[in-house]
Amino acid sequence: MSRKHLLRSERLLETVAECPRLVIVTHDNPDPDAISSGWAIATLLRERAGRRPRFLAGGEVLRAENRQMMELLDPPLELVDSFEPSGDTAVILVDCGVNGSNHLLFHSNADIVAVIDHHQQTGKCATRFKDIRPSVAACASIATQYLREQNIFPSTRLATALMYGIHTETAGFETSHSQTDRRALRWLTGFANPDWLAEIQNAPLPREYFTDLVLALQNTFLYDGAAFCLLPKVSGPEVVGEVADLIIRCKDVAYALCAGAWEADALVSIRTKPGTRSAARLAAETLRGLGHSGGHEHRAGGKIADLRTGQITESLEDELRQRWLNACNVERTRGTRLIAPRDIRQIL
Ligand SMILES: [Mn+2]
Repeated sequence: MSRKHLLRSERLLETVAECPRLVIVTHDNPDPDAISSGWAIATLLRERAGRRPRFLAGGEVLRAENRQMMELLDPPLELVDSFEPSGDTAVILVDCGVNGSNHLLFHSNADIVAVIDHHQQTGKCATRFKDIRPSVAACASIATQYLREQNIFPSTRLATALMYGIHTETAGFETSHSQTDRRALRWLTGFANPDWLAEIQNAPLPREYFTDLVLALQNTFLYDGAAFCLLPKVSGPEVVGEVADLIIRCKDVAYALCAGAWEADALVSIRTKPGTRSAARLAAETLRGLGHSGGHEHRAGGKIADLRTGQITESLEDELRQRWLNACNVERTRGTRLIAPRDIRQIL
């Protein structure tokens, strides 16, 4: 039988069969999709090839829900500061691409033998095995398909993680469920624990979270359909994205930008409603020459590194606001508050 007719999971197993040492790497600050996909691939390699690869990522897991997932489901993920693979180590990249700067192997000449991903790829990818499907909403759905192909029944913990991975990846209108995603969800339902899923989604939040939220809502201004929110300080870097997620749900908002100072950087998150504009493009236009940006159709982010004063000065705030309004084609320069202080005072 020609190699072409093998199932994807069989081709992956065949590709890595001769590699003396294997490591799975996913993107930095791994999200539920990254964590669950890498875990599923590790399970596949253990069950069908007797391998026990390490599963690594850089950065941290920050969102309360995702930390709850780590605690409750205990995935075999190791968070490390850096990783120098030895000469005989072959790497499987999951939920990120070879040319991405968001993983431990950026700028390394590691031997990447396989890539399993669903992001649009930038540049060439010449690995021996690649399964890159941007039309699939979650990498977890691709990894689930491998388990199904190999008749590996996932543990309750792994199945719950995969379901949560798919769930988070399709939140916020970013992508819609493809056939592969729907099939994966149906199959996983038979193994996952819905109570655990609920426990993850309702993770306890620290009080600082609510302080950040109140400040954010008070500092949000609307300029027609464009919302602008600036947070002089946040209790954690994840807050900026969470606030943007919340503001974009407002009926009157088509585009939302939230910026916040974290350590010496200004973090920026941008969201757009479906059928409007590309968040990635708005981020690029707003941050051009000021910092880096990247993202997707409806979710994007960026960073202005090393603020000289350690905070977002008034002039930087003005600059950001003006660039944002220009990018959104809004002519209005005076905003209205999302919540009028007068209304609050009347109630309290
Ligand atoms: Mn993903």
